[in-house]
Amino acid sequence: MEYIRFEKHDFAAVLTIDRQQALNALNSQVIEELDKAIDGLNFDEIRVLIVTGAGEKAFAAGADIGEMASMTREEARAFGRRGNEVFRKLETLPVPVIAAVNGYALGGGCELALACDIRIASENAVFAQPEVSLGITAGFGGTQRLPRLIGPGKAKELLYTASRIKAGEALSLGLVNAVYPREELLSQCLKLAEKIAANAPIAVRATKKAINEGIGKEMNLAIEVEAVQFAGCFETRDQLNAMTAFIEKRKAGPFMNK
Ligand code: DAK
Repeated sequence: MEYIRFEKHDFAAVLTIDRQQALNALNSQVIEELDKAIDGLNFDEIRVLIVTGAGEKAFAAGADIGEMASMTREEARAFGRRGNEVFRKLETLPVPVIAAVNGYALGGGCELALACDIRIASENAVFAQPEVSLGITAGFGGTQRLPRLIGPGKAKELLYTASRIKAGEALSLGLVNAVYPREELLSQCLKLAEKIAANAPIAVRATKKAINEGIGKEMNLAIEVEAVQFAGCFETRDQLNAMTAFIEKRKAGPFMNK
């Protein structure tokens, strides 16, 4: 792959978008390579995925403006659909995904972070949905995921004004979960991944599924989504071992993903 790097750290994997000459802007090739890289992940080994950008300036400075500039409506529809398919794949991966936002997360870059489960930012991170300043709407889910995450009022303000916000404001809006100095970002994300990976993988995956599938549903139906995932954890070796350990006053784990 030309633009995606893969690294494995114990139970976590890191996918890095590396197109630094364009501040990791998402062109069609990056989107296709991201898709292939996701398809190549082995979830028997990986319990958490981290997505980040290469270099010190950008997570991803948006969809590639040079590529979009001359698109017809038909081409734009295909580009948007393809990006959305890949982002949705990321969002619905069986394991949690952490965005390590190491700089500019603009437009499609912000939307990539929004498709992840958790966003951790470096102090130099900058977020925006500047599409209306380029004569278009957000196209990789921004008008849908941003209001769901931070509420429609603030999301509309960001989407209508194209304003940039810094990491501290993103934190206060709930757009990111934590902010760290740039040099600590990846190690803090790996620490968080390790904490997640120390829990029963089947239960963590079921929790992600319950949240993702239940969140748009009416509460009576949403509770049913949880009930299915909850029941599915029983009779697994990890559930039996962990509950037996509690009863016998022992520490649970290590979990086997069985
Ligand atoms: N696309 C292409 N190239 C980009 C880029 C981008 N989004 N962002 C930066 N680059 C390139 C620059 O052109 C420059 O290339 P060279 O001139 O060196 O060849 C290189 O990266 C370094 O950038 P700068 O020289 O500009 O660096 P600065 O530090 O001065 O400025 C900046 C950094 C991030 C403030 C600035 O580069 C900037 O404003 N970039 C554009 C940010 C932006 O507006 N992003 C949002 C793009 S819109 C849809 C699907 C998707 C979308 C919408 C619709 N459907 C099909 C419906 C998504 C839209 C977007 O993401």
